[in-house]
Amino acid sequence: MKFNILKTSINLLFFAIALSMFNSCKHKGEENNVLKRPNIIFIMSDDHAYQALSCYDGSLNQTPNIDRLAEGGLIFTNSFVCNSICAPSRATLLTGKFSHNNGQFDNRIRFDSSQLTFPKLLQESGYETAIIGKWHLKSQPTGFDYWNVLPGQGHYYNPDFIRMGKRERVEGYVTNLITDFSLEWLENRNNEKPFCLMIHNKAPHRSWMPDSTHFSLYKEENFPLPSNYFDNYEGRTAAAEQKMSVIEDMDLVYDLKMYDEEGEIPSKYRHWYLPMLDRMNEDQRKAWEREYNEKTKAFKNADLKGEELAIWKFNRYLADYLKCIASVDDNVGRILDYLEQTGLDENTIVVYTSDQGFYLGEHGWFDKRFMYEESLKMPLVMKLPGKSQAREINQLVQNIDFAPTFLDLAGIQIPEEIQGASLLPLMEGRDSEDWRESIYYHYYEYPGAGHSVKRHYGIRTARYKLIHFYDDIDTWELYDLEQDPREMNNLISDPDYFEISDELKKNLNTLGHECGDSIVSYLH
Ligand code: SGN
Ligand code: CA
Repeated sequence: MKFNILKTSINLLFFAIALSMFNSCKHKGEENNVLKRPNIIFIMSDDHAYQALSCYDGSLNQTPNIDRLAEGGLIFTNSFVCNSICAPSRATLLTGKFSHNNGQFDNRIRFDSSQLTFPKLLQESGYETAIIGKWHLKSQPTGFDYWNVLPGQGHYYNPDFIRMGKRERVEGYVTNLITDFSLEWLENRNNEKPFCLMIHNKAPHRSWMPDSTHFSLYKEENFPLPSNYFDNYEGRTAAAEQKMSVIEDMDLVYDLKMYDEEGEIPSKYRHWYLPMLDRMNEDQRKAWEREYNEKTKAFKNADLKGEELAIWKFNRYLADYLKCIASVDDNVGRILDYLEQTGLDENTIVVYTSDQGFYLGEHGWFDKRFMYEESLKMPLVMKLPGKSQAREINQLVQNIDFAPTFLDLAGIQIPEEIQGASLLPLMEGRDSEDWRESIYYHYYEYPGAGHSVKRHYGIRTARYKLIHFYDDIDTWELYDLEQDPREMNNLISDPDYFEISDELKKNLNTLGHECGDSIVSYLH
């Protein structure tokens, strides 16, 4: 991974002083707290891979606006999700707990919104709170003074929103609308209170429908193909049995937009495609058809097969995925411009992340779920209030840490039941010797849901990863990330690594017990 924008000469001291100055204010008394506690803007996209952020890796695309956050703040290189799937990630964000403790094991469950969440505590302590965009937790949002969310996964074009319980269809492109509503809320909020605004994009979730303003971006045959795109999954049974292969499972019509009226292009999900277009107004549909009809004609004429078709699919997939991200980036820019113009940037922390990572052709895949690096890692960048220099944070952090961090920033005592740790010491560049040395992971959405990723749990340290796949399978995998960052070589049967795997198994068991995951002792 490259960190293009990071300088090596870093002024740690400057950070420590700046942050401790604003933190010192929050301990002086209630009145001061309310005035001085920072505003929080938390921007989370859906399925945004760190590989598609130029502050992490500029080989695929440029994200100049999200990079502004990293340039003026912090970039986390080891930020991980506890369960790489949407609703569980969102429940963990709100509660600061692992899935087995907040009950949100998978996307199918309805979130128990009577639970303790950080927005509720912020609200109680005088913050004005709002959430705008994707919600995906089925139950009504609680703990928010204002909410305006997409039902379910939401639509890219002319989406419905549920605003404070009232559903209405709004004309426009979803990423722009979420930002329009966010700016509107910022304009009209209660100026007397600090605020926490959560802006949750739908993009770049499947089926990757770009806004027409970005149609002309990217040459579609030029993306660097991951070296393991044609992975044979040797030694990795669960990986061999998934259904998230770009080559096998990505639909030519629904995913890749090669719709032909004659119906000659093979597609399982053709019937899902037209309803997405039916939402468009005349202009949107004309622009869409102009763009994709040409491509479809060219695709049919080329009559690609085998490896050529596989590579074409990869490029087609990435082009639309990255165009959706271009909209996200533009809209992050709108928020940052607004904060600068109004002076709010002086007392606002802006966080950018994704609900999980995503595969952009690595192992031949799209989607997430697995504990392998691309879907385990969440991008995480933060701009601190005021001006500061860029800094990289390499400690292992997880999405259980968001809730305690925001409470800590607001000067609220972190309840015992929260399982994560405040990131504030890392953010301030303070001594963090006793920071966690491993993270715990558990994925449950099997059987039943698409993509067929087996249940598994595991441990990751700075160097190693141990995974146990279970349920209708019982296999272990061990990776030495230093030697094999792409996780192609399962070392579980390698005698040179027996000692390491034994130790990791013990630590995994301890971690599972400590965080209260009873299934772990049952399975060992
Ligand atoms: C949808 C997608 C899947 C995706 C899940 C979960 N299919 O079902 O590809 O894995 O969402 O995604 S789609 O055809 O409906 O797009 S998540 O990010 O919400 O967890
Ligand atoms: Ca997601």
